[in-house]
Amino acid sequence: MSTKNEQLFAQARKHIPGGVNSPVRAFAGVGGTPVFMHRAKGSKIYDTEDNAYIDYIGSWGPMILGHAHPKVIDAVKKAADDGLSFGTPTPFETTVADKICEIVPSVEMIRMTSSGTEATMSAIRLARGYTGRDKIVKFEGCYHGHSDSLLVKAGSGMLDIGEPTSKGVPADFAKHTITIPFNNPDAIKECFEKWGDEIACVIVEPIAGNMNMVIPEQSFHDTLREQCTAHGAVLIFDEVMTGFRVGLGGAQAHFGIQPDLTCFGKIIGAGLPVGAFGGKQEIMEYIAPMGGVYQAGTLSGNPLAMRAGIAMFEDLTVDGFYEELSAKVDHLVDGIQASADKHGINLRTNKLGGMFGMFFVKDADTPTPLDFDDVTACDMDVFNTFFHGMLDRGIYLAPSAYEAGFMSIKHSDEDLDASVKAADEIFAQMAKG
Ligand code: KE4
Repeated sequence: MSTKNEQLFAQARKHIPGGVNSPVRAFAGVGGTPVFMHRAKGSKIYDTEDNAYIDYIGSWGPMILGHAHPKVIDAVKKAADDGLSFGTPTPFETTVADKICEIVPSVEMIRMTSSGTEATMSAIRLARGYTGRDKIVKFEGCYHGHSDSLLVKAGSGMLDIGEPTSKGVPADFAKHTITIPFNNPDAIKECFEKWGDEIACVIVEPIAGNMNMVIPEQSFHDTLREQCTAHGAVLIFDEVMTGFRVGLGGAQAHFGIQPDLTCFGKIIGAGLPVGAFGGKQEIMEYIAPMGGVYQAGTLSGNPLAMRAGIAMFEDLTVDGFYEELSAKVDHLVDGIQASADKHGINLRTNKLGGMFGMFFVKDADTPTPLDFDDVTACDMDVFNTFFHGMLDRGIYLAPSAYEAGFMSIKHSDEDLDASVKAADEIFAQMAKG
């Protein structure tokens, strides 16, 4: 007899491609049937039979304050009472723009969008318009949303033209995107030696979160900044995931790097549809209506999203917030790592601020992954066993070995201890073989 989720999934697949509105939700990477959720509160998310799960996805990052935070919900309710969308300027957009520019020094001006994809797509068009160049550089394993220029993998001959990773992206389009290895300073130098003054921009996840969590070396970022400056290329930090997640100032504060443009999303809307791109005023002034780079959006700066973001920033900027958040990550990740070590499970972990990654490497002497090839060499079967074991025990992790984990300030010691205990049970079973 099919389960409730199987019934819901079958119904969803009738009129929604794959039964989901975003592919990762379909559990394709881990197998099994996705769990349909219908409400969430604090650290917990509840399926349609009201089974509770301790949630480490948090809508892929936005729910840093926990689900349904009273202050955010109240702000959204008040905003809704005042009307849902005006298509006019509102003071709320200005407040959010002012707040982000105050917190992130490299951002002098910022434009709101309705998704991270729009933010990165717009930033790339802006870099091309500002430099008059066509080529862009991205990194293997980094994801920046689904705009055509960015659905491109390294073509044959790493440094030559890119090849589409998706049907529907014209080869003529993909050829302008160069994809090189992440966390590899030499690859950056070689790329600029070959294409230097043809490169409009380099876009990078400054800490990768779409090949699980991979933290690059400082030299990677130093080389990137130096080469972009030397060749007049725009350095774009895609902080859609890391912005206000790994720390209040994001990954750029952690590495002490000033990008020329930064893309945001997820957290700044507190769970409502928001993205943004911003940076040097000299570049941002190329954006319409000031300059010739067109960019627009009916719901950009939506009042509900802006007023949710304003409420959310009030809590994020309280002294000690990120120390408390990262202490929760330490509690969870250090506990799971200790359990893996105890049972002889080859687990490697990364963590910074409210974000973490877990990798099941194949050998005891294999180090923590440093790039996409290292991640693809991990044992995905062990990950899938771990994922389902945790799900069966009421712990909801990302349904893919290529995704990171996200903590909220509402995760309690009880949640964290229960999560470590669940992992320990699974590792004990794995160790028995
Ligand atoms: P959205 O268009 O999904 O709002 O943002 C795209 C995006 C851009 N840049 C980075 C660094 C991102 O991580 C994302 C989206 N992240 C995925 C999680 N891996 C969203 C989840 C999904 O696609 O359903």
